[in-house]
Amino acid sequence: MNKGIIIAIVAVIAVVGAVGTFLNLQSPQAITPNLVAKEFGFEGLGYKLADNQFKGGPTIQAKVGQTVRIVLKNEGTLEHEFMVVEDLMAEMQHESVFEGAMSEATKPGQTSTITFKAEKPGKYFYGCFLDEGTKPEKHADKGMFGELVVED
Ligand SMILES: [Cu+2]
Repeated sequence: MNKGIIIAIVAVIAVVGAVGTFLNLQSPQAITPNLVAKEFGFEGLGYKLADNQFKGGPTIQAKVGQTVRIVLKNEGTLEHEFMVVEDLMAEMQHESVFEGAMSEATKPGQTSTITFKAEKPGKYFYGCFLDEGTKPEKHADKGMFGELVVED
């Protein structure tokens, strides 16, 4: 092998490495918050439902383009879900803001994993919009929701 070819190979490896590093810097690491669903709220990220309060959820922070992987464990006695919506009050059609940002109805003792990409900056809500045991109100109406903040 002559020197020219070796230099060309080294140059190609250097360029591929640099592009790979650049792309890596461009797409932030996935975040993987673990949440626990209970009546009526979510625990996780250091947030605990106060014994006498039983509502709420932690704020989930993500960056635009970041993959968010939620592991939701249901430690309650009713079925629960996790879904990201634009507006808590306007949640009618049972559709999530981001593709895949919705779990199955998760039975007590079971765990669901939800993976989605935070594609647009903004302030969103996540919550459980099931109504088992609370009809006609939804679990979110009982306080089972939190905020998802997607930063630019
Ligand atoms: Cu629920």
